[in-house]
Amino acid sequence: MAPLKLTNNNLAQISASSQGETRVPTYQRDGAVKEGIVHVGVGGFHRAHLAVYVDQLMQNHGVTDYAICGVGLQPFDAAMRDALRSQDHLYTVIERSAKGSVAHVVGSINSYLFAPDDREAVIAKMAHPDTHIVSLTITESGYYYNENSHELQSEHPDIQFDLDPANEKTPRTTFGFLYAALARRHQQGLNPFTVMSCDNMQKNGSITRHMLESFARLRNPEIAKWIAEKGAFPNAMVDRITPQTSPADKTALAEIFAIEDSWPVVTEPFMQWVIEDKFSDGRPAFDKAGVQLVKDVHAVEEFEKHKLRLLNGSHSAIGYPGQLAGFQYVHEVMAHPEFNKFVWQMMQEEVKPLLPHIPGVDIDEYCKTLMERFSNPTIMDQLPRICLNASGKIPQFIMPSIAEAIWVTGPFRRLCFVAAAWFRYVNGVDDSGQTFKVDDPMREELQAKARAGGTSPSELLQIKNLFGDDLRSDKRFLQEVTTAMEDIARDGILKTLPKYVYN
Ligand code: CS2
Repeated sequence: MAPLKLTNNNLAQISASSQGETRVPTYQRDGAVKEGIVHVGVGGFHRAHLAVYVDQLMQNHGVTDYAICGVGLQPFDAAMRDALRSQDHLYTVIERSAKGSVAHVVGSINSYLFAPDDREAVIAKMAHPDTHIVSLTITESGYYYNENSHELQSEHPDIQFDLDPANEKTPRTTFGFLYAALARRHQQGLNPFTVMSCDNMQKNGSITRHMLESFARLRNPEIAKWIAEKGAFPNAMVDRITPQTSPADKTALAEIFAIEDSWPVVTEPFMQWVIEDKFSDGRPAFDKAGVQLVKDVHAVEEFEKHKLRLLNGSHSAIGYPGQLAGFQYVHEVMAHPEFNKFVWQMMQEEVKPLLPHIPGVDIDEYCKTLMERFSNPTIMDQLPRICLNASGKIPQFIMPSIAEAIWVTGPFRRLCFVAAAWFRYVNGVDDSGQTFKVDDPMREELQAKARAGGTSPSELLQIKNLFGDDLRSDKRFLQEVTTAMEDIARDGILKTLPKYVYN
């Protein structure tokens, strides 16, 4: 049968006529609910994660005051605005595993504001008394965080623009919007909303707090003091593998589920969210939807560390060497026996010994689950997605394990191989001589250093924003990386890999 366009009016018919397993929202939306969450950065991950948890609260637990108003700040967000507006802000989450696919229409995003259309509307929305939480998935670069000094990049032209009081009604950065809205709430005698970072960074909440307070101090110390005293910035570990949507995903949705959706999301069945239970203006009962609310900030940090070092670190181990070897998807790399062993042995022998024990978490089970998730052939997770913006990832996912292994003289050969593979990757040429796109804000600098260094890491390691002195000055590390870079340059990834695995 012909697919039905995803709209409020078609929901009942979509549910009745779909061939596959389809769930649709039956809760009230639009004017019947309050938008308690304003979310900045509506991409695939937000739509597969926070919006799904909120959808469950609305569908199964009668929550009506925490629907989401999505916000886009970047010019490219116009595409999301148009997609969502054309279908009453509904979209489909397609969960895929070996057991099959489930299509789940999500209705928790109730409206969408595109800041370049009307910046004042975004500030007013955040300042509205119904808003209790402003959540963020703005990627590392959205935080204007200097990795080296751990301070706000206050000299950045965007931050400078937003710090000018003349621009308070037309900010460009997330901090400009948050500040302007919080200043209004302060004036109106409201609580500050909770700023809830859902970005995949260690100490995401603490960094958000530090950046916003620094910004506010430069604008108005009184507001900064109020935010410091009354604000809440929970730290969180977020997890759900969410590939980029492909045209084939849209076609499959139309053919199997008879749904015409201009921008569905494909994801895995697994999802996890561990968040510090610290909110300044109330929160919904997130725990009813399976969120792990944790009182102790250290516990959250430990979950974050496990996830970033094991899941994202392994993704790096799959991504850079995998792309050099000519693979396209994560599951293809995992199906290669030597790569499969490499990932497992790196987790078990090099990363696991550095991680804290978390009560109630069986780390070996966690690693096994990761191997299964990475091997899921149905989600078609793209290596270029994993390799995107590596300069914001490797320093978080791989280098801290190396630095700690140096400290305790632990094993780190495989981690060094991954670093070496990235150093080779930045040149944008794979082992068979094919060129590929290196998508990284630091691409030019990385490529210049890689060219100057050849098969030595010394030039790249001079980039102070990315690498600490502990790495630059460690002979054992330099030796391992140099050997790996020479081997990869001479023999390619697949011939070098066996040196790093045992049977
Ligand atoms: C990936 C993550 O982009 C990446 O580097 O490792 O997007 C990963 O899929 C998510 O963190 C999973 O929660």
